[in-house]
Amino acid sequence: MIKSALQIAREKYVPKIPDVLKGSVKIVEGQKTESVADQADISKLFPNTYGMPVITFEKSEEKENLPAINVGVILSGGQAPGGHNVISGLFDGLKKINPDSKLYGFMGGPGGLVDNKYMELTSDIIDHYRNTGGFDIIGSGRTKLEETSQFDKGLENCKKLNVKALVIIGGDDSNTNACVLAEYYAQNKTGVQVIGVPKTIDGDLKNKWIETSFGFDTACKVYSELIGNIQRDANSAKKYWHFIKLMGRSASHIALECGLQTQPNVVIVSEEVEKKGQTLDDVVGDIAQAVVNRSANGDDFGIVLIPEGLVEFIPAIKKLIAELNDLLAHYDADVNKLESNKEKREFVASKLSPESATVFNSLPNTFANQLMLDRDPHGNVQVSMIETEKLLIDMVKTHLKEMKKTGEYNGKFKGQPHFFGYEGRCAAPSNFDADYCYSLGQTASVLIGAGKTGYMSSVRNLTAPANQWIAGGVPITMMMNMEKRHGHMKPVIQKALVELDGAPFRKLVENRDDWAINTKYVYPGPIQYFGPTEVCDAPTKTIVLEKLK
Ligand code: FBP
Repeated sequence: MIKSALQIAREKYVPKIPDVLKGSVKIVEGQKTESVADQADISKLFPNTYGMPVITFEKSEEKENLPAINVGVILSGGQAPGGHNVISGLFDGLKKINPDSKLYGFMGGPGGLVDNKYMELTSDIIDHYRNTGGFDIIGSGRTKLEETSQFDKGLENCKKLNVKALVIIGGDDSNTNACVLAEYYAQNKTGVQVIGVPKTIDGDLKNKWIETSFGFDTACKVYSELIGNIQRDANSAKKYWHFIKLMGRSASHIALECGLQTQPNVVIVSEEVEKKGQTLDDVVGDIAQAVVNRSANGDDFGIVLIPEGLVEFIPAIKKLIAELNDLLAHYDADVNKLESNKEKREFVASKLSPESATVFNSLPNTFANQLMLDRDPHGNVQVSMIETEKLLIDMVKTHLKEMKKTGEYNGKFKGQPHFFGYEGRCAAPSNFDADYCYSLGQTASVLIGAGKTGYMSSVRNLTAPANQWIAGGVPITMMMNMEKRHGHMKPVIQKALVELDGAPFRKLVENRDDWAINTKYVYPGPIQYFGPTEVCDAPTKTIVLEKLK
């Protein structure tokens, strides 16, 4: 492995952890818990793992003397900075339990468990990946674990390796699967525990007990650096409007956090668009108005941040997508038989409701074709493939042409599209993510040592210095509700969307009129790994504002 100088220096970084994880740990159990909604359904579906108490750790004077245990780890879904540190924290934690414990990595995501593709993770391997970005130590994948045949195969493979616990590092969908697996293994008295770890740059796996998912901090800092650079370019050349789409499949947390870090002219928040019932034309009209206002001040340049999932929050398009999801699942073979996109569009339009067919037929060809692309294994539209940034530039241009005719606008508009997603997902984790992830991994090892299953590793109090962080476990069933997926009601972890009465969004609202017209750009610069703590260890603005409320 060829290593950069930074990587060599970062290997030596010792993550900061909560004091409680530094010695022997005692498990403290709280009250019985309930799911966030649909308690009757969820308790019936998870008779063995429902209602378990929240766990917090306390220091113990007793020396731990636990038997060696073999554990399997899986990285699931999209990459997020810090995954390697979860694994190294887990590894070190298991060795602390007993030096003869072993860690196996199932390769290429959950599919590795089913297909028995694994490698033993030893210290000489782990040491090369400490504090590095990426999931390449064992790879990731999006195979959905939901069939009992997959669970049984996974169990067979665990038995072969004498694996007694699985750690699934994933987002809301993967942790939902982890919970179903935990319940199945508990119900069948297999003796295999399952622990989840909250991962996703999208930041939408959070609640009272999970203050943030890992990777959000680093990804937002990388995107904010890039946005800041573009802002400086825009403010130097003064000739382009940059339309920057930011990852975050559904929730707009990334766009909001980057907006707060960089203070661009326009930040679209999908959740607000939905609440206001805006159409695509309304969104375009708002952006065009910002262009017109700045132009009147002589500023024919600006920055617009667009959340990746925007189109799914525009009510008419949301309805269209929901119909397309069902329709494409049902007529999969018929659609794939058709050769041209034109034929596919006509076929699909003929099966839609009249309202959705009207919306579908009014969309530009490229955009409509992108909406028909394959869904991911969880049934989600692959929004990273939909070029909303280009669509909006075209529509704003057309809108401005009309405004020129009426004399409302007399400026120059040149749009530059950007999409930031993959640039941030494998960045070297910030100190925050390096510390948080390592602590999450160690926490998972303690939960395993305590014989727990169906829990998510939880590290809280994250705006305090790391030694004061609170570690423990939260029953995954507690985060669940029932939602319609592929036409059926399913138990799933409730996604945390941007709260419109929450402090981060309110902060944007307080400032956005000023930022829209005036040039108040902030240039955050690159993540710093060495230096003063206020520069290197600061958490996101989102988490700081949320904790203040
Ligand atoms: P997870 O929810 O699995 O963490 O993935 C999030 C994400 O990065 C989204 O922001 C993005 O829409 C999606 O993954 C892209 O997926 P892929 O890597 O399959 O292109």
